[in-house]
Amino acid sequence: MKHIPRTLGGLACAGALGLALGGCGKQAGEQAGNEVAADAAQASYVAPGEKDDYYLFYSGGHSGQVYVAGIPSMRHISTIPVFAPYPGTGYGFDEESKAMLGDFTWGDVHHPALSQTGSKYDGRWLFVNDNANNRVARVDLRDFKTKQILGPIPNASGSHASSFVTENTEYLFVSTRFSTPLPKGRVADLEKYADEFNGMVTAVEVDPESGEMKVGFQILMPPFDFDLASTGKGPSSGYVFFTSYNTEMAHDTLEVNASQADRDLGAIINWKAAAQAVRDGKATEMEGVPVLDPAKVPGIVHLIGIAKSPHGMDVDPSGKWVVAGGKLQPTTTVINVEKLLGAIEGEDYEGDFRGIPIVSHDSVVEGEVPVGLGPLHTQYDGRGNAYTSLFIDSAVAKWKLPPWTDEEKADLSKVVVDKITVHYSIGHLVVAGSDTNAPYGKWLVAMNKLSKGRHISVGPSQPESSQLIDISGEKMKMVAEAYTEPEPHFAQILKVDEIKPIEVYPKAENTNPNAVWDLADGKVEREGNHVTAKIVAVRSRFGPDKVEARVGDTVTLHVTNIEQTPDMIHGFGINDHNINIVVDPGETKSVEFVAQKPGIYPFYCTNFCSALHQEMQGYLVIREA
Ligand code: CUK
Ligand code: CUA
Repeated sequence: MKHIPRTLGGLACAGALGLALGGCGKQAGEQAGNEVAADAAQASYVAPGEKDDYYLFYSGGHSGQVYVAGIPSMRHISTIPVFAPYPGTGYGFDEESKAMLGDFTWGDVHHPALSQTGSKYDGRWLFVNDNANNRVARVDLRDFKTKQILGPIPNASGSHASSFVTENTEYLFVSTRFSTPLPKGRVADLEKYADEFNGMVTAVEVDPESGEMKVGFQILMPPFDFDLASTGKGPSSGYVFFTSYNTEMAHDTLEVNASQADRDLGAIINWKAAAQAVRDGKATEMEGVPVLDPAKVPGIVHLIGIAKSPHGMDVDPSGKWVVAGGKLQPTTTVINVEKLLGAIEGEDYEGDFRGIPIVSHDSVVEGEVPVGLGPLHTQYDGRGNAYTSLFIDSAVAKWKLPPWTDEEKADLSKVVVDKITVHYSIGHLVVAGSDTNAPYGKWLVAMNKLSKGRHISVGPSQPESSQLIDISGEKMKMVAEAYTEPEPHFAQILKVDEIKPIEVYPKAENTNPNAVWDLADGKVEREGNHVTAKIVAVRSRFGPDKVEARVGDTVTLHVTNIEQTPDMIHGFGINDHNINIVVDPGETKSVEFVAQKPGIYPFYCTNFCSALHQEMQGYLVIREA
């Protein structure tokens, strides 16, 4: 990369003024470019030893994980394994995390959601969905670890529209993207899709103290392929908004058949009314879950026409505007919440779908903003601006939210104030704090889907890229580009000083009955054909460092890392056994297996911990039965 000291370059040109005009002009252009590059480099530069200002939590798509990067450096700083094993932290190898993963070793994470209190991030939890297996998970931000996986959620297929939290994290809303015959397991003719298939919206209840999730209730939905959602706040408090992309109810060649109608239908769900209806006994049980049928319980679901084949549906920080992006229409539909609630109240309908009222489009839509081609998702800076990702244009459009002047209303292209090209083909974008009522507003990250040729070549599987854009000024400024793990969808940005993660698990909190804290207490015991070892791990030994068993024995190992020093992690890997647990300071982890083959199998610490790390080893001795 070329690097010109900025002030010197400026002086050189000023001095040459009027002398070598042509040369100076060229130099000036080049120099301006260099200045932009230098500014950008400085804006994202985090010097060695310095730290970032924000966390970027981004979903890893079908890698099943969540990744953490720092902003503005965009450095990848952590992987939080959620739906797939991750040997780096031993996730999916010890008994507890194995049990959480259950039968699955992958997931498809699309939308992370930080927990909120009063429509602000409260720094407690991060929720994510698994579109592939209808699950949702909770990551604790105290230690950045996955604490619960809920699911597969009954009566659901493809939890794409999740996780979206309500303003005080009362519920996570989860909608199935795919409709199927219900109850699940029932087989119906695909030709009868429109009559036999259904979608489902699930309200997952979150315990306010522990964060423990459970399926609360469900709402039966038309088979429209409900895609994305966003929860209300302020005037839209108590509502959740969904888009759908298959109002045509096509069951094959969706590419063509689900793109016929001029408009698709979004859904507006009054979740407070729905929760009340469940309490009033208006739900019917299906697979143990109370299910509401909106055709029979009026006032819970309303539909509304929105731009063709919509994708995202995003509520602004004030809660007054809901914006739907129409993938196949170069506009976003801006819904006026006040008018919407008025129309619902006054039953200003333009029809219904099987008993679910369709709110009059023209009464509640404030306008359709011509943002550009392929609008997907919209984010907000809290200063009255919206930012929409344009997949086909491969750009971000910045535009002004209402209220609009009469002149603007007459030509809404006037409210589109800036555009910036991204490389290439952006999917999601995230503005720091956009889904709260007080966005931080400084940074926008564009997560690009097809980042063709943005990195040095590593073969046919081209690395993804994300770009950091400064949105603090009038014009958006491209600042940095970074590799992001596959495959990023949505993300959340949290200010670093809003959380204080722990550095060790305090000994006093370890209630594991199998923990041992003194080398003298480490032991191996046999009961019948069950061998149990309680092992201490401390720099730089395992105590005991010999475990004896016979072929056919069940062997249970409980390893406690008794360190209380930050970053003193010990691993425990056994040769030839596919066992690799990693124990953080103050933690106890367990693993169980059946001794299969006689032999002497070394075990060793996998995590470099001291100058004598290499010596931190022992033997598993398996004798003939
Ligand atoms: S989806 Cu990926 S670009 Cu799953 Cu949120 Cu829109
Ligand atoms: Cu303990 Cu390396």
